[in-house]
Amino acid sequence: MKILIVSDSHVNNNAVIQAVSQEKPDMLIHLGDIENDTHPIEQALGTEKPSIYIRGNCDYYDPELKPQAVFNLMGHRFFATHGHMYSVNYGYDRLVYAAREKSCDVVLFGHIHKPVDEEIGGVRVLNPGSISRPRGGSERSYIIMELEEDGKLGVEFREI
Ligand SMILES: [Mn+2]
Repeated sequence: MKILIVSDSHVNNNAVIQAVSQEKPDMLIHLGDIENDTHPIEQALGTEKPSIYIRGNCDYYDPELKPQAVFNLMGHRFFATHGHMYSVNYGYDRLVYAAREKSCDVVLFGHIHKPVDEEIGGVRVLNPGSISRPRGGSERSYIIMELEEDGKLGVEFREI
């Protein structure tokens, strides 16, 4: 299963749609700060494919966005959150603690606009970076996650 994970597109739906068209994923996870209508993205992805849109600190209007999400896929338990509620600019302790409280072994977050891939206290901590406004010398990036039946989890950062 191929999952496209993006974050912090900040109005720029075209960047997300470009990644969707490039990668043709089976599922899309957007970790927030969309600031735009998600329907054109859903159309590009294919409405039959699963997608999760998380609410960021800049997303005021869309009531369909989830504050956060916990879900199971191929033997892994995921916690997806924008991250601004967990002081992620000052470290990932609170984020990892929240993930462990929810029995998750993978946490996906955005907000800092920089790619992250770390293993902390048994939790895989992942941030795709921003697909439209990178910070800290990073590029406009996203994650392609390949999940296998046996639980193998591949993570690759790509740039658009
Ligand atoms: Mn943001």
